[in-house]
Amino acid sequence: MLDPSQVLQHASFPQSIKETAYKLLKIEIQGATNVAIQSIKAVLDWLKFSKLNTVSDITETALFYLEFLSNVRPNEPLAKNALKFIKYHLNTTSIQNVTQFKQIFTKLAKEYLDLIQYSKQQIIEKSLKHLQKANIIFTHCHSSTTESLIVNLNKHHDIKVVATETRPLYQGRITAKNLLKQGVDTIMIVDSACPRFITDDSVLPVDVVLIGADEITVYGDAINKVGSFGIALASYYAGKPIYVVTPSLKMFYKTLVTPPVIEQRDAKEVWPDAPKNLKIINPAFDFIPRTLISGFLTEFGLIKPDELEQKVTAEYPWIK
Ligand code: RUB
Repeated sequence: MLDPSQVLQHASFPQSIKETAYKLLKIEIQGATNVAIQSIKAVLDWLKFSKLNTVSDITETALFYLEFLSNVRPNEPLAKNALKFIKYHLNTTSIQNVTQFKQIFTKLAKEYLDLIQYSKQQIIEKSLKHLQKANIIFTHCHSSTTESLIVNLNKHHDIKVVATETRPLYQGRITAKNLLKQGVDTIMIVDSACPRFITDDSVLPVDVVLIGADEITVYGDAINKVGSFGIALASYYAGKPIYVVTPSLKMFYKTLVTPPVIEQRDAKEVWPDAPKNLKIINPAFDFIPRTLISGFLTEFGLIKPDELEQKVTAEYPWIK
């Protein structure tokens, strides 16, 4: 993992790229969707004023910066897939000069940004029917996709949402504040109360668990904020549905069965002035195996884990 201060000091990097990398590392830009959008925008900001004067130089550099930003956090394929999308379409286009490259790259980047927004809209439209009987909803961390779905569900019928704190950086507070602002009845619990809350109906009988995703695998597994695995185990134990609310654009396409590498974060996030010699392990995400997932609420509707690869690669051939 890069150190944020090193990124800022990297002399050869343009300001928009450095600043974005720094904000990604500090989680000032948070959540897979925002990570992808801001990474793409930073490259577009640089491209607009770039003085590189050959097609090969500007192509190589634009792709390098996008690749760099999409790898600042390892589990962010929504950003990595922007690179795949742009490369796939650039390969079939003949580019004569730098001005034309700038136009085509910008057009492709904007098409991908539109695809993200369109997917979010489709997720809302296609998911509401699966949640008609859901009154008490449990969610974790801050997923902008899940939050939009919840806000829209609240317009159709009264719901209550149980949101978690999400240690160590408390992104659950973003969810709670946003939901309250949108008039959603919201209750907060600490992370360690999750399993009890999901399995024991005596306080609030949770109907459904909705979580976001940073990454989804071709096998139908998900990677999401640390704590999600325990939440999924509790849902499975309680026989309650757990849906991963995500655009299929977050699929990281690889067919080799290797365990995904999970982002490890700074120990100081857990305990800034911890005793010297205390070892702290601070994984950002959890791997949630497909066997625990009831389904993915995507832009193509509800998809079961074992249908995911076929559906997504048919719709997005460039994702491979
Ligand atoms: C955020 C997180 C979110 C997903 C999906 O983790 O795990 O559930 O990124 O978010 P972090 P979205 O705060 O470490 O980025 O639906 O907005 O893409």
